[in-house]
Amino acid sequence: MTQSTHEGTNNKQVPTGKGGEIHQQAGGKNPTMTTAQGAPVADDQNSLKAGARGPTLLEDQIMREKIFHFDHERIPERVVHARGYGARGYFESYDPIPELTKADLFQRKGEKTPAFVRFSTVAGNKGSFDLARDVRGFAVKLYTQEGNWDIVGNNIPVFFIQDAMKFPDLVHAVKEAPDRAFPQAQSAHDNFWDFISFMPEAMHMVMWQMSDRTIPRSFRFMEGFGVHTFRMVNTEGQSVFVKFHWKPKLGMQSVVWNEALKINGADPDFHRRDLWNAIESGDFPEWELGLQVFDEDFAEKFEFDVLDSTKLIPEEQVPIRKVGRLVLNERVDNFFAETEQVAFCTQNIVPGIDFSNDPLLQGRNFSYLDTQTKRLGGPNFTHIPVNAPKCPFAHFQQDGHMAMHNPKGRANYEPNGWGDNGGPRADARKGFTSVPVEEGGVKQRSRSETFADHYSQARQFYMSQTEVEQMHLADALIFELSKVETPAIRVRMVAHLLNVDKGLAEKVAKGLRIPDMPAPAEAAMPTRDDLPVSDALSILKNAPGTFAGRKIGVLMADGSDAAIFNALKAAAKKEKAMLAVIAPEIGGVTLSDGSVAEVQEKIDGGPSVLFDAVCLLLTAEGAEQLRAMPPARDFVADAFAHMKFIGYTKASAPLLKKAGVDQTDGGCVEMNAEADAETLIQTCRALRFWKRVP
Ligand code: HDD
Repeated sequence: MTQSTHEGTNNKQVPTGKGGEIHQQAGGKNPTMTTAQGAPVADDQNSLKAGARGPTLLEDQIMREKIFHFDHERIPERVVHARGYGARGYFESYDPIPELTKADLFQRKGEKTPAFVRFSTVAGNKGSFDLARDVRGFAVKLYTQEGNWDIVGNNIPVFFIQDAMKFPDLVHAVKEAPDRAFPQAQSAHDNFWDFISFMPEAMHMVMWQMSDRTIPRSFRFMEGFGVHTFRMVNTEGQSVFVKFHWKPKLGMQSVVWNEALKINGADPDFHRRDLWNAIESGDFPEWELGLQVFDEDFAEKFEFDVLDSTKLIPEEQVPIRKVGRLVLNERVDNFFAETEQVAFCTQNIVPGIDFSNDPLLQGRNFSYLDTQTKRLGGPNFTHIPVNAPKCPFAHFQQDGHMAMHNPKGRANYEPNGWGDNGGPRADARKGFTSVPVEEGGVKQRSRSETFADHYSQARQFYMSQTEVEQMHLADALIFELSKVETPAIRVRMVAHLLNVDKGLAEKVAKGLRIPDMPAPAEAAMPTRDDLPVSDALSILKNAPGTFAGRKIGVLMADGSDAAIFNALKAAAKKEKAMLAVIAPEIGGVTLSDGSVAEVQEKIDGGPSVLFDAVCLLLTAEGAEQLRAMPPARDFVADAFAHMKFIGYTKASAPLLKKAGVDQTDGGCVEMNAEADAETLIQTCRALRFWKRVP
């Protein structure tokens, strides 16, 4: 029998052969280096040779072991979501819901359940850049007292396809083409749009994908969704349907596309660095868990099929009930041990939670277990600390590659007659039972007719956006389709857009210079025009009204005003925002009072795209010095073009002018005195000055 309590998520302990005892890895600051077998090493720099200039000897067991292990360091990267970043934390229940579910983590107010979260992009390889226009994975592992529950979600509540059978095609189409192995980490290419142009069911997701949701400012500022309809069941056996939502405490925020392109060059690790730094500085990212709960009656009446993952239920129709919060408060000790080896599986549910018949979910339940076996090398990946439950577990699974928990005693089967020594027994009362739904039907390969409306919610999403957001969406489509080399694909996409919104289709057609408008794509059902606007679908309509968690970049040079700088630091701190100094040199700037301010970025490495707002705190000499530097001009020009709030001293005018900002506007705050620091930070609460949009 394998029985254990979890050893913790760090990897400091390694097992030895004898009876599964655990020996500590050598501790202390500088322990004697050993081989993997524990033999002390005298020289780690020089291989064993026959004479100082002679051949290296095969006998050198220490060199061979070192190189052998290095040769085997890599494991296959995830077939999708390869680039990701994880952190530890906890879920805290603050509104127990025993009437809805018997899931243990929801029973007691204030109880904390350990969690591991991994965010990711989908299409790019492990070494790709963070600001790809892409869906973000939002995978949560909850180590409950009745087993691990994985909510393997995205930052978008719908998906491209309705049936898991199409997933390999979708992923092949979006990833780099097999012959040329490019483009990397992007959907702006022929194969992706060719595929999509034959998949009307993808149109709703395409609206989300082309919206600013796919260029989030950071993981901390995005929503998460379980996507599918799941079930919850209580101790009485009563069951309801549920959809899971993660709502970021700091509100949503995205960058603009031109900014994203530049961030990828300036800091390809922008998102992972942001998460690392936030946790490091004690500013723990937080989300609330919201539930949309509904019953069979609602499911029957709802305009769309709740089993169709290309549809959502507007929050206005089924309001969200917040039941707890997710806090990420610990960085991993080792990226590979935890973030790379964490194995999320949609099949990991616990008593009180159950699946629905969503065909996408049903297929996923096979795929994740299967892929972990390949990726992590065998069936024992649950023995890796990050994947092991933190509650007691007991079963008769044994052996296999790298088995860490091995049976003790004789019993490894059931039923057995070994009484108290017979090991674990299934328990019908406590154990997982499926909701006893009656199912039946003719075996068939088909798509339900209730899945046939492909355009109505796409339209509802588009109509629910602000004017600025609609513009971004149209621009994104034009950008992506401009990268498509085959004109017929562009035309096919415009034909679909005609079924979403005529105005959108016309804008895109104009942007692509398509001379003749095609006929609308053939639709299984006409687009509904009566779905009400849903404000919850917009980022900008749900502005957080705070600059907390954001970062202001202050451009300075020797002589910058010390009093205003100190006031700005204090105002940012009060707002729980961050501040970075950018200057011509990294070693510091001498302020007006003779004090020296630390510099975080030299101007070449700290473009304004890395900050949410900027301030030009310059004297006339400083402005003159920076005016001559192209990166300083880009710093200002980009901040203005990206609709950022800009603080500036009067003396900065020559730099502003050189950067093409002849006229300041309502998004610019003049910094004459200490009090202006507070004004600037308060102004930044609006995050962007959208009125500047050309
Ligand atoms: Fe998936 C990884 C989310 C559909 C097959 N998926 C993966 C990850 C996330 C999602 C967040 C990364 C987990 C991590 O950080 O390790 N996937 C989704 C969502 C979907 C979805 C929200 C639709 C609602 N996925 C989906 C389908 C299939 C897969 C339909 C297969 C039929 N997904 C996989 C996979 C991956 C994966 C191949 C690759 C790495 C892994 O599982 O662990 O099995």
